Parts: sequence; structure tokens; C-alpha cells
Amino acid sequence: MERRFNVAVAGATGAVGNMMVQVLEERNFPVNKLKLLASERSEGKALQFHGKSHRVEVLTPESFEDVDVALFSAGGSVSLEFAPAAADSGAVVVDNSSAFRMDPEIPLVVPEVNPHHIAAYKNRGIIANPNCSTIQMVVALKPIYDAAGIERIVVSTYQAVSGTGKRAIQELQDQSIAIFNMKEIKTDVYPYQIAFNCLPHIDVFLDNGYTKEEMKMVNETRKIFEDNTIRVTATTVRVPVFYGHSEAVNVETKKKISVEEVRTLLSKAPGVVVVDDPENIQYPLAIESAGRDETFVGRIREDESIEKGINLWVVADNIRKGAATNAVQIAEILVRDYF
Ligand code: NAP
Ligand code: 3JM
Repeated sequence: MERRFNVAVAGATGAVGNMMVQVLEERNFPVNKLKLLASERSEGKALQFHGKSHRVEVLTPESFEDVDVALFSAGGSVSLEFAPAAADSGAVVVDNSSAFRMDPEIPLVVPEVNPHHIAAYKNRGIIANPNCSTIQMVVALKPIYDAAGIERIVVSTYQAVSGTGKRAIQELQDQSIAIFNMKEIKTDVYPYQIAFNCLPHIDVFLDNGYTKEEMKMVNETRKIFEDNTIRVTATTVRVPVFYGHSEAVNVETKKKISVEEVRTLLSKAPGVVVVDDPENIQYPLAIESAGRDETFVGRIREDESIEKGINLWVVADNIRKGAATNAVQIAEILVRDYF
């Protein structure tokens, strides 16, 4: 009989956690017992899994006795506090927060790019899931990296509000309705109105003038490719889109690579769908990525301003491939190859 595993989802009532439960069900992850964990605010709530109602419990350090795999998406401070306790109880943690991503002992994994790094879960019992914007970019760049090497990446993002969580989804909805009804607009989650606006500000500002989200893209990309020589610069922007992050990616390669070669490589790459037919007005769209697990790539062009440059438009569902699906894919490899 197939082995089944006890799985915990910490942050199960959130935008990402909820999707983790859905993705575990969709992909038929071999779950024995499912444990749903959140804060006291969610006590008494229940979620459906394979047609059965599962009650949400309050997360405590004792929640992980008996748990084989713990998927965390309850924020960095919750991960810092509870993930080591979960690992000490014998669970392997797949953590969605930024808390452990740059720890040299902790693997940072995108299954299409560096699945072999999962083996290092043995160091601390924790595997980190990268930031949503990093995940979709490295999925699209992996074939180019392997074929031509990468010298430098210049990326600008157009990120959906769902990346901030369930309260931000509500805020965009409420502000949009208020505008159409000529009512006063309330801002709570974001510092400024997000409806019909763009905010060049994701996560906190750092001393170098970049945001933490921008530096996540720089540092995580280098760690995933195991290549600190890649130069990366990012501008991350919140846009009034519900689901699906879009990115304009400019990549300077080490060797010359043609647009045709890039298109051929990407059309064979795991997890990638090329949507690139300007004649028929076909290119990736955030609203079409929503609900899908693939990374969509289009607008593939030569950067005519430099010798060896390519421009891409890269789109994925930030809650699925950017978070929940990537975490469940990691867990699938973990239990298949290491348990
Ligand atoms: P969200 O919709 O606001 O949900 C937050 C979840 O965390 C809820 O289930 C909440 O429970 C729970 N939680 C908060 N504080 C807690 C506490 N003290 N103890 C136990 N549970 C607590 O946020 P989200 O969008 O799902 O994101 C959650 C986290 O996932 C983020 O903070 C981030 O670290 C990570 N994330 C990662 C990516 C990625 O790119 N990989 C993308 C998005 C998010 P209640 O409902 O009870 O409040
Ligand atoms: C995406 O610690 C927190 O409050 C969570 C902040 C957060 C993160 C993060 O830094 O873990 C919100 C949304 C992320 C992320 O994926 O990096």
C-alpha cells in the first residue's frame, strides 16, 4: 500500500494556506491526517478537504507531534517562532516566509530549477520556499541559464494584491466599489490607494533605498542558481490586480542566444507555457494565469541595445506557483525521494 503522511498547514485560513489545502487535494498528495493550524481568531472555523470538514486548531509548539510534513504560511515571525519546534518534533517544514530563505544551512527550492537542494533538509529539518516573484522568474530563466549563462538581470514586477494576503484582496475590492459609488476611500493595508493606482513599494524599505521585496529577488535568484556572479537589479510594484504577478525581465547572457533558440528552449521547459504570437495578439495575461500552475512567457524579443540581451514578459499565479503549488511540489519530492 502507498505510504501516507500526516500533514500540517500552519496559516491554513490565509490566502496561501487555504490554497495549500486545495492543492494538496487536487494533486492527491498522500495525506493520512491533515492538521489545520491558525491563530485564536480562527478557532472554531473549519475547512473542507476531500469532502470532509476539518476544524482549525490554534497553532502551538506542541501542534507537530506526529506530523511528517508541515507547510508554513503564517508570516515570518510565526515561522521563526514555531518552525524550529516543528522540526524538533520530527516534522520536515516547508516554509513560505522569508525567515529562513537566506540561511546557508537551509535549502531554497524551486523544483524545476534546483530539486537536488532538497537533500539539505537534513541540516535543520526546514526547506524554504522562495518569494513568489523569484519563483516565476527563475522557472523562466533556468533554460536560458543552462544554454547561455546569465551575466545580468534587470526586472520590473507588476504584483497582484493577493500577494499581501486576504485583507489586501478585500481592500482592492472595497476601494473599487467605493470609487464607483463616489464614497470615501479607506486605506488600511497599503499606505496609499491601490485601486486604479500603482505603488512602487512592496515590503519594507531598506537602508540602500531598495525594498526588501526587491532584495529578495536579487539574493534568492543567486542562491537558487548557486551563482553569486549573476548581477540582478529589481523594481517591484504593486498593481490593482487580484491574482497573477507579471514581470518584465531583461536578461543579458554570457553567450549570444537567439530569440528562436529561447522560444524553442522555453517551449520544452518544465512548468513553462510559451504564449507569444504578436500577429494574433497573444501574450501572457495575469487574469489568464489565475488558477493555473504553469509560468507563462511571451513578448520574447532581442534587446537591441546590447550585444547579448533578451526581453521576456513572465506571468504566473502568485498564490499557486508563487506559493502553494511550489510548496506542495517540494513536499511531493521530499516524500517520494527522501522518506
Ligand atoms: P493572510 O491571508 O493574511 O493569512 C495569514 C495566515 O497566517 C492566516 O491563516 C492567519 O490566521 C495565520 N496567522 C497569522 N498570525 C498567526 C499566529 N500568530 N499564529 C498562528 N497563525 C497565524 O496571508 P497570506 O497571503 O496567506 O500569507 C501568509 C504568509 O505566507 C506571508 O506572511 C508570507 O510569509 C508567506 N507568503 C509567501 C509567499 C511566497 O511568495 N512564497 C507569498 C505570499 C505569502 P488567522 O486567520 O487566524 O488570522
Ligand atoms: C510575502 O512576516 C510577514 O509579515 C510576512 C511578510 C510577507 C512575506 C515574507 O517576507 O515572508 C508577505 C508576503 C512574503 C514573502 O514571500 O517573502
